[in-house]
Amino acid sequence: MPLEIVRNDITKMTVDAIVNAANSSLLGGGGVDGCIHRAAGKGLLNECRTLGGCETGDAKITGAYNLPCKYVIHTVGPVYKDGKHNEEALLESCYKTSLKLAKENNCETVAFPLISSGIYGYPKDEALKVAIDVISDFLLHNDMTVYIVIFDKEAYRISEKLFSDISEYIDDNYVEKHMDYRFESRRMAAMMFEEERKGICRSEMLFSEDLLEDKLRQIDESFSQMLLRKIDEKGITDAECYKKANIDRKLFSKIRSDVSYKPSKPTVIAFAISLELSLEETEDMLKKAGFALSHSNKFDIIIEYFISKGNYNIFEINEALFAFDQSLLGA
Ligand code: AR6
Repeated sequence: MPLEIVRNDITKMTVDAIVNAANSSLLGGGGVDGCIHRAAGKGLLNECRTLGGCETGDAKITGAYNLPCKYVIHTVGPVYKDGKHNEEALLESCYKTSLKLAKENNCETVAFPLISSGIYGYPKDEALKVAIDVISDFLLHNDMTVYIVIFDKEAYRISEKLFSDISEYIDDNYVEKHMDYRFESRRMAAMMFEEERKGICRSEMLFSEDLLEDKLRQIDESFSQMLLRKIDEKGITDAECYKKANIDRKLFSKIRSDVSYKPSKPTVIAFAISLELSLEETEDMLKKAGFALSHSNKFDIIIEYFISKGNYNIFEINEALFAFDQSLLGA
């Protein structure tokens, strides 16, 4: 998964580089900075002493000493005052310069804490949005696996409005309290069948022979054939599709070359999101892989919430899934 949100202590991450939310002296401090220096040992401080500090928004790289990663990238986030002191641009710059340094040092996996969101006071939901926006933009043009590491889940918040909208949607839909939309589509299908039986001619039922042949061919299609057909129909490139799906390029190649590839449910949904499929089309694609959406689990209801709102931003969906303790989309 190119961008993943995980709950962990960043010093335990076995990645190529971890990012430190440092201060401009680079000589250690509290929060994640303190944890990293303690876990890395004295060698890290000695190397940091040679760096001559670091400007806010900039980043510097060192070795990792006793940590399980290869490098530590030290970046200095802005102290949050009121949001009107260039805080956002400076925070964006932290992510951009850190990612640039990681790339220059051939890192394939990088883990970030939520920079500035602790002692420096940046509101956590806004700090998370900046992180996701900059990292997802970077991943459109670069192959890397980036983790956003959340330490204290209790303090993790998506925006209040989104959280309460989704909670309300879950309350309204959980365990078939209301009519299931699949029940509704079955009812519609039965109605149309009845009309057809009575000889009522509906224009959308007048399939030409070609169209009928197409439909019959699609019945035998595998998941990967269906996916490739949909990519063609949408007129997007493979890369646009797997990047918007938060799917790793190598995995996509595997799916492309293996006609009988069996994807997991989050992978299917990730593609449905990247192809901006309707709920009904999403159901069709899930069915191809042997899955379905249900109103008896939160994951499905959250997916349904985003699709019905026409919000196909996979990273926002993952933020919400993470907030509700669900598995994330992508692979
Ligand atoms: N792993 C992952 N995340 C962590 C960890 C950890 N071990 N520990 C804390 N966090 P902060 P800042 C989270 O205060 O706001 C230092 O003194 C924490 O929950 O570490 O950029 C520096 O020297 C929060 O969400 O960094 C600077 O003076 C996030 O990491 C100043 O603090 C960042 O919190 C920098 O403040």
